[in-house]
Amino acid sequence: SLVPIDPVSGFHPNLTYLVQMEQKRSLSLHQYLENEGLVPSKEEELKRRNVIAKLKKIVLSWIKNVAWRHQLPKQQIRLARATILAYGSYGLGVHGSESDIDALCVGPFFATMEDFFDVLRDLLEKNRDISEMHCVKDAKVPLMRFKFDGISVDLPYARLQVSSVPEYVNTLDPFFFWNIDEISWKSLSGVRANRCILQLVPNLENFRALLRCVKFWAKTRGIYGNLRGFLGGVHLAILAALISQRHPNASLASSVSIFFGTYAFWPWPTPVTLLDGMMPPTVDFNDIRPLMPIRLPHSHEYCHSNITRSTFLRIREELLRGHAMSGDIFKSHFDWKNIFEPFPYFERYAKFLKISLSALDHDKLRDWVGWVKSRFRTLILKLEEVCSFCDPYPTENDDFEVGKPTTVFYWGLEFRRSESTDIKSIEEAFVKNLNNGYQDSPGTIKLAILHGYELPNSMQLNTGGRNGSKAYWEISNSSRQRIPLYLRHLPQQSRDHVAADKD
Ligand code: 3AT
Ligand code: MN
Ligand code: MN
Repeated sequence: SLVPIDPVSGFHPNLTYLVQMEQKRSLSLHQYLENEGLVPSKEEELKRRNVIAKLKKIVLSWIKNVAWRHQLPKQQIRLARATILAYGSYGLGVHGSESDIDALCVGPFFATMEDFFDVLRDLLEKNRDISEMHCVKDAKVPLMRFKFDGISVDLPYARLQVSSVPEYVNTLDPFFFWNIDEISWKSLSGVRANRCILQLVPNLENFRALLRCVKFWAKTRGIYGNLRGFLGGVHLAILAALISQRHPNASLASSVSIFFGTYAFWPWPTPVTLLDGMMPPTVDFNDIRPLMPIRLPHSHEYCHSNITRSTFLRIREELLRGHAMSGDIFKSHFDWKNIFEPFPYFERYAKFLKISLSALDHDKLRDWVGWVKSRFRTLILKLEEVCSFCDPYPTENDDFEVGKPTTVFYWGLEFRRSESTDIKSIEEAFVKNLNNGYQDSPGTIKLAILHGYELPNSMQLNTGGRNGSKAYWEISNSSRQRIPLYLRHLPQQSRDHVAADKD
């Protein structure tokens, strides 16, 4: 950058070299993602499309059945239609092999929530390709969750005030919002957000490639997942969409590097807002802003988030690390592999919180674990009262303790010397909070603090791809050395440097 720009051509003399290098890095990044098995194969795509088609058929026969049950006139039964709209990562076209299918069922006015959860559930359960059905009724967006041909499906319901829903209903058309109930409105929000993003992004292919990269990065670095207080798919989609809007023609390599640069130094809590032509509100109606506010496009709402003090710091550390590392893009030793290197939990933390949930019945345990996960935010907040840092590790382990099916979580913890590691009171408070709202918990939950060497011999981290998708750690006793916080955002090389300076 110290080389002067050529006054005649207006170009940097090294421009050709830089452009070539950038192309090379972009190509190797595409290659890297492909090798990781992040882009689903043709067969997998076909399977997904089939699932959607089959679901559409099922909800069509469901709606006829419901119309008949409600004793509607013959003519109306004949015209009645319901449909399925894909949203989430599948709707955006950035799903990986292991992503679920988020499918919104949209029905006419006479089909109630009960018709959905009772009649449709029965119909679905009769299908031999569907298994592991369970209902999540008391969530902000109530839904059925099941496996269809081995793929996880999330199926919420929205009811419109029409007597028949066209197959490709335009959910941005205000005609359909008329008199809509609260739950249906919320259930539609994912579909709406997706549509807006797709409309606002100038170059779809570039956007998709960037989003795939940052999702993979967030997974390998352990900061993907709304329930554990990190970034969810929508959050990352909006963050990536803004970069795409600002730099529609940037290569993949520079988009990734701009992504890190932009968000590593973002002046939080200034909200991230897509350029959607909306005026910023003069009054902030949300009196409590999330720590990382990300506004939903075409709305004044923030995307719901569970980010806490610890997870905020972790995310920012990772962004800084990404930024520091992608600054080396033009250097010869640069390798994408380093950016996507799995986060080394077992070297970073000396203490871990073990959360074990056990119950006699497998199915009940699965449902209950789902409920407990939806309450993790309250646990993280409680932990932050007693320790300085809490890092919820993404993987859950199936285990078998005292003869019962058990699900175990291990979270990294950091204590200051003065802090007590007694967590009995937290366990009590959390159990109380859990039972508040879940009738009849089917098992027991236990919290304990372990040292690194008490962990199982190997742990895995699912990074979402097919091939190199899983990172395994052999946990040895030699790697217990913790890296001090102030060094953390630096890449290994610079870290050695600073450490050497200190000595
Ligand atoms: P995966 O590929 O499935 O991991 P995804 O983006 O599809 O990524 P989810 O399946 O968890 O993620 O979520 C599906 C959609 O549900 C995405 C979004 O439209 C809606 N949604 C989920 N969490 C939130 C949230 N916190 N705020 C607003 N919408 C959300
Ligand atoms: Mn999804
Ligand atoms: Mn989902």
